[in-house]
Amino acid sequence: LNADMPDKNEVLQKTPNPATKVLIEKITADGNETYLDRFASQQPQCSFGLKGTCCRMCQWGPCRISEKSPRGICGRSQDEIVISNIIRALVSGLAAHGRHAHEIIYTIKGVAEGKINLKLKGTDRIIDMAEKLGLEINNKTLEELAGEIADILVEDLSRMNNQNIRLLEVFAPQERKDLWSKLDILPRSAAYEVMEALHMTTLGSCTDWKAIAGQEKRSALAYCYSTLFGSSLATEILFGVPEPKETEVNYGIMKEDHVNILVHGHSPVMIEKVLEKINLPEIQQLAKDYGAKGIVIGGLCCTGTELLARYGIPTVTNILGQEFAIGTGAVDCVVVDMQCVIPGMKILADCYGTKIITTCNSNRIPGAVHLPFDPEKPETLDEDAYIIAKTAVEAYKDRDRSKIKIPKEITKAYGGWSFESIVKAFGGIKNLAKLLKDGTLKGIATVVGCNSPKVAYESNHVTIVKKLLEWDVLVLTTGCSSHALLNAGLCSQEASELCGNGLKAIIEQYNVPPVMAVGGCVDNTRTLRLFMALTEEMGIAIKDMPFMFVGPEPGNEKTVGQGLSFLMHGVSNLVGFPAPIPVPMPKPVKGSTDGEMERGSNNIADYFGGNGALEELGAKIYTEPYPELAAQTIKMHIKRKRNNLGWK
Ligand code: MSK
Repeated sequence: LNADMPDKNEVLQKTPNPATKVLIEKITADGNETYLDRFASQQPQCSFGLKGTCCRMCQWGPCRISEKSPRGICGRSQDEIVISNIIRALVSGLAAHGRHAHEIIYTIKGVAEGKINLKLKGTDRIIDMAEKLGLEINNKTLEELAGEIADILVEDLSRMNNQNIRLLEVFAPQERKDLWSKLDILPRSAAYEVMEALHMTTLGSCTDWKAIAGQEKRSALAYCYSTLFGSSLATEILFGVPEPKETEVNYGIMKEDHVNILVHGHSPVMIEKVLEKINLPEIQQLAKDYGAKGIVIGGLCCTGTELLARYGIPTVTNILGQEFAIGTGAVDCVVVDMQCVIPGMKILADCYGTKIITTCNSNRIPGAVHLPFDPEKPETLDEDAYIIAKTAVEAYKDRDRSKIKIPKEITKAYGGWSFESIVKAFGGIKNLAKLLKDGTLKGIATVVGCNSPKVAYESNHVTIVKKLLEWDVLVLTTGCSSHALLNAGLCSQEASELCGNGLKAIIEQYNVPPVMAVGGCVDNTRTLRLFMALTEEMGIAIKDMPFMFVGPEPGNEKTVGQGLSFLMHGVSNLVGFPAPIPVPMPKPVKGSTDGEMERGSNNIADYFGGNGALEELGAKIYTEPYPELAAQTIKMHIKRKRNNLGWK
């Protein structure tokens, strides 16, 4: 694996966005480093770490599993160590989304109680959720209803007794609820399952890899229903359900003669207030007083996709592009909230004189201006947001004008797709089901997740999706993948020329792009809801439908839960390269003299990538690092599902 790792030259050749190439060359010429240089200096990476066979769950080790030493000091086997490492990554991701959900839900509570100066914009979602949760609606204000919903969402995050997550009860298909109940993997809450997963994997606890795999599945369901559904629906209650809108994206949206402010992270609460302050005439005038012609706001990572979805604010780039954005030398300030803010960004920000403002106590950065938002201490929210807006604009006067180079690329995009707006755009769920069944659309893939330094930046995302479009597979996307696809022009009707005849006809008739950007990482729930609605409409289980989850460039611990959330529902995964699981290598057949080989195996790989998960859940994980082959695998999977259904 190490020998295949891309170096900077390979990234320059293969990365799909011309703007990226310009910036990598510029930053290198400026004598500064990015993740590409640090990745090179980390090679070769530890083979035990890559395979997940290093155990650091106590202080006797670290222990490394090999043929020579097949057990750790305590006696743990490879299977126990590998599955424990994976579940620990999963619950770290669960904790991150849980903290995100916590901030949004407590903001709703604060607004409902009149303590936070924001308005609840998601009237439709409040009523919808109140009805789904069986709340008494009559004679209550929207604020009262929102407060009651928030209390239920908090309970779903924190419940300790043996009762089910309410959102799971409300949204999950009955077929799955019956299955999860039979498998005894129904979760209690995010907090309980994180606690139990860490408990089961600490020194001297569970040594049955199958029981830990069971907790993995339980935690994945808690991840899906308490933190993803919790965050996504709560954000819709707070800021409204997005509607599709046209916008422009890519590095070229920044302007040399404007104040350029980038917003970064995942939870869009503080930035909502900051935007309000930036729009004040006095802040706009301040920018002009410093000689700027105006103020540009650009989005990074999932705060970026949230703002694109709701306000059409242009996005710039994703987790591994954040350093490239700073390298333009044109960014005056980055306002960050939580998660996916890499330390390298601040290092580079210091090189280019970019001011960093942090707004979440979980995401402190030394040397940054820190003005945190805490929904339970909201007294200074307006004041702090004003200071942030003013500080960001003032940074323009200190910009080093000798180091600016903004790539010219600006790309059209049509984003802001919610579950409801997708259904509406296709003329109702019945009609979308018909298009799927008659073969106009061959399948639906959700292509999501981070970037990885282990592939040429963004190349897996874009290569795979271009192939899928050619084969009439509709793509839904979130998070960092969506930045790659937005910048590649695939989230626009103009990408029609890359599509097969079926998708082309759909773009023309329904005025939708072939790749629909459905929001931030937590909004994968919108895709899951679409899958569930289609299967309900057609009376077919999700596991039998031509759907697939695709994570071409997995990176963050949060992506483990994304893939497993879909797997638990019966949607197979295609991931871009192996998770930290030893790849079962073929072995010589014992006693054979003519070089005969037999299939290698290990329990964890066999379960998730083989018959174990397939028999139990109706889905499995495929791993394919080469994007053309990955696309073929997805095509074959979709074809197989269609054949089984008797669809052409
Ligand atoms: S931002 S979790 S790197 S998708 Fe949501 Fe991107 Fe992955 Fe963060």
